[in-house]
Amino acid sequence: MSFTETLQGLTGKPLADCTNQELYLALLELVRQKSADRVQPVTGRKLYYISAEFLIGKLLSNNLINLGLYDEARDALAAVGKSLSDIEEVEPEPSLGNGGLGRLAACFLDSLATLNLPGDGVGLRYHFGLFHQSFEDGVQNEKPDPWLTAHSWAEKTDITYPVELAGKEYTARLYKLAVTGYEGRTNTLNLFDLDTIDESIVHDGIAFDKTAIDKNLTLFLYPDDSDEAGRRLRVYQQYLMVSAGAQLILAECAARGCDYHDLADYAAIQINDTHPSMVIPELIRLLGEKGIEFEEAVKIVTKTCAYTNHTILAEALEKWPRAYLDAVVPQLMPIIEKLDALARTRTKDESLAIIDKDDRVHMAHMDIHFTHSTNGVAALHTEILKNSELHGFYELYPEKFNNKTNGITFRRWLLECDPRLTAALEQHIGTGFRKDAAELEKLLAFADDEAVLEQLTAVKKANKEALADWLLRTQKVSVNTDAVFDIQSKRLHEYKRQQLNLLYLIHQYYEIKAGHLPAAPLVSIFGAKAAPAYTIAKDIIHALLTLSKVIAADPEVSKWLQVVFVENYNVTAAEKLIPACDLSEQISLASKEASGTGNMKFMLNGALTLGTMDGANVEISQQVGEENIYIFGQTSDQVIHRYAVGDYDPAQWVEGDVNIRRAINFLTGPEMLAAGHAENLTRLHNELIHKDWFQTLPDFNAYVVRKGQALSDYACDPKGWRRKCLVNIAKAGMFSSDRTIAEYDRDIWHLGK
Ligand code: 9GP
Repeated sequence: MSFTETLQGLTGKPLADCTNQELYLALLELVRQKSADRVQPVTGRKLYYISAEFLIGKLLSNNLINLGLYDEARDALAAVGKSLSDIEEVEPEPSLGNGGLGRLAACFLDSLATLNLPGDGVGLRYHFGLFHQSFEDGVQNEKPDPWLTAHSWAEKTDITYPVELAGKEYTARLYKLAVTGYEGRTNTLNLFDLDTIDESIVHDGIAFDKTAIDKNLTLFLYPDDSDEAGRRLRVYQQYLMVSAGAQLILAECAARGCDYHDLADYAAIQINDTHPSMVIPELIRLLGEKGIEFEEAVKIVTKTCAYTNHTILAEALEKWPRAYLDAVVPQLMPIIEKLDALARTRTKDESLAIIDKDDRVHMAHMDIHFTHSTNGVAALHTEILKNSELHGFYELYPEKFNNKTNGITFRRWLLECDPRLTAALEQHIGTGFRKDAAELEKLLAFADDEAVLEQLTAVKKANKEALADWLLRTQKVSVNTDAVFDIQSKRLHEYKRQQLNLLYLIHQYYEIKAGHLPAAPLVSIFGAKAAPAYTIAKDIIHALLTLSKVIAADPEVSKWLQVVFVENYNVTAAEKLIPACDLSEQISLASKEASGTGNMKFMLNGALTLGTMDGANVEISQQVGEENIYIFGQTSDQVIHRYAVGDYDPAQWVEGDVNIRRAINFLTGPEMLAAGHAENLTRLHNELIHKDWFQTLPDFNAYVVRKGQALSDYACDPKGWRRKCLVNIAKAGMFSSDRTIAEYDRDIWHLGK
């Protein structure tokens, strides 16, 4: 049967007569059938990757690619005048993640299936994901972001587990979402939910009654935690995820013959950051119910579980007040107390305790004591964990610490998002890189081939035009595709330093007004959501939106400079932005970005990095060589030293540097105040002058100089620029998540064995 006939069998009428919605549903059903054919029996150890976030993005194209159906689908539809990309627009994006952490989890699932490894995800089926962002009057607005429709990828099962929260029993229902691998097996993303959730309780944006647990529990990822009810709700969510997850794991292993004493031969559990940490005491509790004594249960769980740390920021290393756990999960507290006591027999160091003297429960500490592996996500990050942040633990358990530098799946972040570049690469180096990313290095043979460099330039130009069309259509913004597309897209956080980019843009505004024209016009594009309760992050968004208006209204400046803030940045938007980028902004304060994965995506798509020596930028720089990347700023050692000395005073930098002073004072100057809100702008101004916790000002001048260099290289040496881009693409192989997953399997999981 031809592809068209198969599809028509599912639509029940000629394809030409179908709406895009009907075609989408038929393709969804086809993917479902084909992926079911690739489910394989599990032997030996199977991975359970537990994570609060799975930022899977739209799934149709990705699944068609992985199942080898993409070209047939595209051609069959084109033959009846339909376009696959229009059909994709029908698909709602599941925004079940916040940023890199969740997207990494999604890339890992793809690689596990591609490498034919048995590995499933375990998480929550949030009804609204994070939130939908819009800008009104220059301010971020949050609304629910629904993705669940009658025909969702996540299929309802009749598998349920009881979960006790604050002494009341709830019923967690399992939904299963097929995860296809590229020419590989099909695994599962297991998502839990309650049948009683009531979406109608959401009002005034994303507000809802935080105490109505049966109605609200899985409404949103990361509910606002600025009050106690919100923080408790996060504990409720985490326990729902780990309790239902642990019951699923035990049930699946038992069905394969596990007698629980040998759990570690059947399951490997990866704890993704601290949100799932309660799986440790929960498994011990459940094993206790099966008749296994505490001491043995601790050994089993330690052997089964491993922990990944994704940040050194204190705010993300969760420490729950004991009172919350007493109230929400009283059944776990006696176990956590015993774990704390056991940990204290191993070390006298109070700072390594699980329950501290203020009665806070340190989730990461429980993870490190009672799992067999703790890994960081880039070489620098792991060294910082070992040498400073978790040094005491490293001394206690040196054998547990290891590094697994992050990676991205090339199926989504090259084949799917950049078909033009993919075609160009395949013309020269074949298709081997689809499964063996190291083969991208073959491209180096063409580094001085002018025709190939010109082809890459043409690809980039076409991608920039496609982005320009999309921006015009969706944001009503028109951009100059001859300009340098400079993109900073990632979560909005002060450590990522969108504010440094903001100060640069103000500086450029003044320079252009003074007649000091840049080497090339610049379109500076941002995409970022700010956590709803993160005031300064929202002020930074406001300042950028206001600056964008000020510049657009000034014909002298707008010829050279444009600021675009993309609304509702998500995976779909990232897939449009990344292939069109010339200059990738990775400007976090050195030591603070654990790894970054956007940096890898931009590099793979032929953008050059302007970045600090932070996270995986360090390894990118090692791969491409310093002549093919724009590095600037303090090193992590310098930053850590500055924090240790504790004498950083931003006011001195403001006083001592006329450019810094000019840029900062512009925030509250007449142009900005006329276009924006004094309250937000003044608060940001004061924050930068009096606090600047993420040391923006010491890096300002180095950033200006390095960015100027990049613009001048782009304008004055186009061939040299494109050669650098080629080297970046060729050297991106190391950042494939296939490599990362193979390393996790080799060192930690030993799956299928
Ligand atoms: O901030 C890190 C980011 O650097 C890293 O790439 C990502 C995946 O490992 O995790 C992020 N961490 C979080 O989102 C919260 O810990």
